[in-house]
Amino acid sequence: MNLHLPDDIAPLEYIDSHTGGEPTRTVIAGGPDLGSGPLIERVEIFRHHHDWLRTALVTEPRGSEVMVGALLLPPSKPDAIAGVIYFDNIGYLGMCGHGTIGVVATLDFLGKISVGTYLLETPAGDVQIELWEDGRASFRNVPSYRYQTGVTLRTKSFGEVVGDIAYGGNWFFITADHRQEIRLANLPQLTAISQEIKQALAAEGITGQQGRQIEHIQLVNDGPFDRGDFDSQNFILCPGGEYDRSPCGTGTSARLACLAAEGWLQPEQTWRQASLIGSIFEGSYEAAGERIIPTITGNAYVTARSQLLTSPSDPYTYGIRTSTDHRHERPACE
Ligand code: PYC
Repeated sequence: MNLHLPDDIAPLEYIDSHTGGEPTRTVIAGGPDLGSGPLIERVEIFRHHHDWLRTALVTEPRGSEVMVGALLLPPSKPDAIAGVIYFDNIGYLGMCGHGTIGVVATLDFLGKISVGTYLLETPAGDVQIELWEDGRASFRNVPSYRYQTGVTLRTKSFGEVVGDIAYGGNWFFITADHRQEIRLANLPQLTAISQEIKQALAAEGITGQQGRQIEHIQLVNDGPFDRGDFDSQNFILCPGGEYDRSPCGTGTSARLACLAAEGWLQPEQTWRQASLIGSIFEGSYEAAGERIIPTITGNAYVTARSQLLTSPSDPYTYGIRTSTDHRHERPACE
């Protein structure tokens, strides 16, 4: 096996984890030097000069549409434990909730943190992470808000769908008006309606604030349920085309913002959000003027420790880039 890496790159090591079933691949050593500026600048250096690393790590054949990558970096602020850039099979994410919980589990596994709170820098803003005695992890997210409510979309095969547009570190269209059963056996229908919602948003030119593309679709069902351990179940279509196996940290944050705006959830009240596969995040919020500051708690487990091997004779050594890859278009911020 030939180990062929660009000259300035030391052997690149990563740790895999999953958070409520959703994987995170965290680069812990050997990544490119992106300088010491704010994360919002470093993500642009990564995007324009080192995108091969993203595609090598998270697209097929090493990765898949469901994989989210996290590049750990030295922090730019003295009081932060690290900086992190999140990415997926089609580009860069400003923030990733399940990924952040995966990063906490990884830092714990490496012995870099112990029980307590730390500051983590992301392109979307600083988040406070916390490792609990029982192994759970929390993050206090960037300010989140409902941007628009009662937005009506005309889908091709599912009729009109009414929902909200909200920000929780990524942009979401959130709807309870989908008339679908949220269960794994119904995955094809849930994916189809979510894709049609996404197409309708694009066709009607509906965006988040400042024209930001709405890349995540969240279908919700608030019960009643046979199981008594959650308040709501969701289906999230992620930008890469797969559904989130976790309840989605930024999606749960955006949902909390909508519940707060409706007056259906009070500050500090606990909301238990289940995913399509039944994994659960607990969320609550602090009021912050027109916005909320969500805190999301979940469990992540480390599953593998690996080293990236590349070969000049392998045509897919830097991954398979698909036509939906739009790394140059997606700004990694609000
Ligand atoms: O947990 O925020 C999240 C997330 C975003 C995309 C996949 N998971």
